Amino acid sequence: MRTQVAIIGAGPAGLLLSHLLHLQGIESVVLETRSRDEIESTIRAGVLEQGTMDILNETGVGARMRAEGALHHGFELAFDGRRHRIDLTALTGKAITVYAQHEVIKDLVAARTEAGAQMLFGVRDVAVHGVETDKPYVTFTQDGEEQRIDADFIAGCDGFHGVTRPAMPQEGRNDYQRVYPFGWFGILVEAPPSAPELIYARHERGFALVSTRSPTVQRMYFQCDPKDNADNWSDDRIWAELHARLENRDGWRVTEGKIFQKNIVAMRSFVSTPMQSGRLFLAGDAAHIVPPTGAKGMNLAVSDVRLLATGLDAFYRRGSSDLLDRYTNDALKRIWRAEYFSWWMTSMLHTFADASPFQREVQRAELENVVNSCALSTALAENYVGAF
Ligand code: RFL
Ligand code: PHB
Repeated sequence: MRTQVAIIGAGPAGLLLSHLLHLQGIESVVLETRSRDEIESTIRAGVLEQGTMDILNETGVGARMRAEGALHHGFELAFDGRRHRIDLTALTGKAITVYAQHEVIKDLVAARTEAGAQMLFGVRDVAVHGVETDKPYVTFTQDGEEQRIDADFIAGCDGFHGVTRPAMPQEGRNDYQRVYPFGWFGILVEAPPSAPELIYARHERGFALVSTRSPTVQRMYFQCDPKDNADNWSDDRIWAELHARLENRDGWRVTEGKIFQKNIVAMRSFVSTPMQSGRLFLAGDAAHIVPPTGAKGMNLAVSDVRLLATGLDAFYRRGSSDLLDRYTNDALKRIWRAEYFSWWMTSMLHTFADASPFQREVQRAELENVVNSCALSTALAENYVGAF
């Protein structure tokens, strides 16, 4: 088999890249280890920045997001029993949409299928070869048979646990990492929304987040021990914890409902550079991870592939590799800003077991500053919507 760009991984990065390349007249094949059903049902991100909404709309895959996603013009920061609204639109002129990542995946898979794309699901033993030559190729097995795809380029869009980052030459690699001493316990609940906008709460017992998925399904998270087991938490215990962390002086309470999914995710910040070697380019979680507090991961995957698609377009249309050569440098500017913001939100809102009484007071003072200073609220809002 031969194609122009072999894309490894059918997450938001891989599927959007394939879609963008198709619109530019560039052929690709997408290889994915999981089944189509699995990628279309795995629960992950929920918040799409303005730039992500724009690119989905501009490239014809935004109709369901516009119809079923919820446009939010603000969110709340809750601490010390009070809730404070950050008015995203008043502060930045922009908004966010709450629309589940697996719905974006469904929309992209549908568009690629309609365009007759080659997407191979359930592949095994994916390996990349010859990336330092201009004839790279990928080998894999499907239904027990070994296969090979020859390509001009390989895009590593296979997430944090994929095979492409480890295949990068080790010499000259720089990995930056911070692992947080807590995780997020996430639940999906059958209930109406508890509040019209997302609530990020800091409490002595730990962080909590009230998000949404639809008028009938809600998404909530609370800070937990990353080594804990979701089975240790009965529904009653989960609600008691959420009520305790979200308690406030105006008597507002989170609305309970039937919990139909529970899981624990670890939290880390991670950047691996360079994001390219020869004909292999990494995009999205394959190259970097942010803790979910800033809601940036999928949005970064989208901005990476936007750059990569532009670079590949310049290569095929004008024979120029300038943009491809600059890909790592250009992508890292945005990535480090998102790393900073996600770290900041995480540090400001979570409880650190080893924090001294001094550090705890300073953390509260920081939140007070953010909600009372127009400059700091604006900085928070600009970062959250991805204003620059
Ligand atoms: P993905 O989504 O991990 O997709 C990688 C795909 O590659 C496949 N794969 C392979 N395929 C072929 N061969 C191999 N050897 C392979 N190895 C792996 C995998 O099966 C998978 O299908 O990476 P991508 O495309 O870079 O997208 C990144 C996003 O998924 C991620 O950053 C976000 O989910 C992060 N995130 C959030 N991002 C936001 O922008 N807004 C949010 O509100 C938000 N909330 C979240 C989040 C992530 C969370 N978790 C679960 C960590 C909330 C949570 C709880
Ligand atoms: C979600 O709805 O899954 C979500 C929302 C905001 C975040 C992270 C996750 O910061």
